[in-house]
Amino acid sequence: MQVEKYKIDEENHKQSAAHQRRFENIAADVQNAEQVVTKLSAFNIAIPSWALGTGGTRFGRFSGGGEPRSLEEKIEDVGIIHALNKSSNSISLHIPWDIPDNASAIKALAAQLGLHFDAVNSNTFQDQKDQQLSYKFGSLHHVDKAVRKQAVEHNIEVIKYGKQLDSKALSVWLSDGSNFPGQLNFRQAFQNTLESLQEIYAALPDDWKVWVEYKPYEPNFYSTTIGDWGQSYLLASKLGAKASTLVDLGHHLQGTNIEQIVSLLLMEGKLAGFHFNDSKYGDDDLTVGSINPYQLFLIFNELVEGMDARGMDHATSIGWMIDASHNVKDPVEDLLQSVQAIKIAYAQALLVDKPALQAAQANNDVALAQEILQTAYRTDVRPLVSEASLRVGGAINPIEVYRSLQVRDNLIKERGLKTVATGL
Ligand code: LRH
Ligand code: MN
Repeated sequence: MQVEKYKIDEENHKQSAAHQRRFENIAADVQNAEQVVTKLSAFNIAIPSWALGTGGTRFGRFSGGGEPRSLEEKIEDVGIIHALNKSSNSISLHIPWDIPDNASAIKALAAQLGLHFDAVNSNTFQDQKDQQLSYKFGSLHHVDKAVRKQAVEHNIEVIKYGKQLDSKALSVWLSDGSNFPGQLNFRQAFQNTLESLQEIYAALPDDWKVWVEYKPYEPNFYSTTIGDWGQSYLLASKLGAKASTLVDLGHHLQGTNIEQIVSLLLMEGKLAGFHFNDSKYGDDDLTVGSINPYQLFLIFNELVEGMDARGMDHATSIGWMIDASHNVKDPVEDLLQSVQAIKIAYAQALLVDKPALQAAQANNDVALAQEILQTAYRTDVRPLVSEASLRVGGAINPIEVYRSLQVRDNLIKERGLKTVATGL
């Protein structure tokens, strides 16, 4: 199923007068409105292939129907999202969940929908049915060299698939860790992981990157070998210039100051990118900006400040990606909401009066510094996000158009209510 451009234009037409009024209002207030709209139009967020079906927990999974049954249908769904918001022009695949049978056909389908392939993800946190050795006690950190070798070969195979799809990055998340004190020699586990990653690093094409994702717990509940930004940064620094640290917002213990971590990784040139989501408790993988939108704004405030300090291009210099799973929402709507929340936080961060903030910081004028930040945060930038979408052929209000065009009902007619587990 595809969403035709003329249908989006029809819906935009119904909303254009109201939108024009709202846009002119904020453009009158915001002196850099045009620059903000231009940056927003260029800003795309990658969609994870594993978030197009209904997620679930160990307690149950409640599918909504019409979900993708193949890699082709996953790409079609990202095509629907991108047609509506013109801000999701790439898909991130997970191997072996998304092994392309015919890479050139898959690339052609994606290109036809204006899509390309972002980072490819390896998976040594599950045992595949035809696998020789188990990852029960880990993969790259495993005490048994043969298991580490198997995991290294898997990552090199993932790079092979990525090259066929013109991807430029390998994203590595390891569930490796321990459940009980005494189970693991932490130093040996770290050394094994480093040596294994060095073999993978050596197999990277010259223009590729490797992104090292950290996570404090789950599925291991005493230690995780790459458990926090320090451990990931240490590995990425020892590996070399092609390696950097991936920040999944849900992979932080309660009370962690994520925006401070982001500012330091950026300062060091070791920030790979993001897995955006939101959470109240653990790795809840909820809709971006649904629980703590102020934290998301503060993260983008550090990103804009840090990227401008290094002269980095906002849209292309690091990996922007969502990593969420949907237990009760329509997956496509959830992803449309997440992209919207990210673009709103980015727009608010672009409104921060940086010179005034720096002056307030220089004078330790704490209250004024907060006023400057919250003035930007409390600005309703949605008309800027809508204008940016409209100017590049998207919908003024993507979710409203998704509903008024009854996309899910059509997908259910096409694919049926029954769904196939496609990932987590
Ligand atoms: C681990 C994680 C990782 C993915 C997986 C789907 O929690 O965030 O990024 O491989 O989710
Ligand atoms: Mn993640």
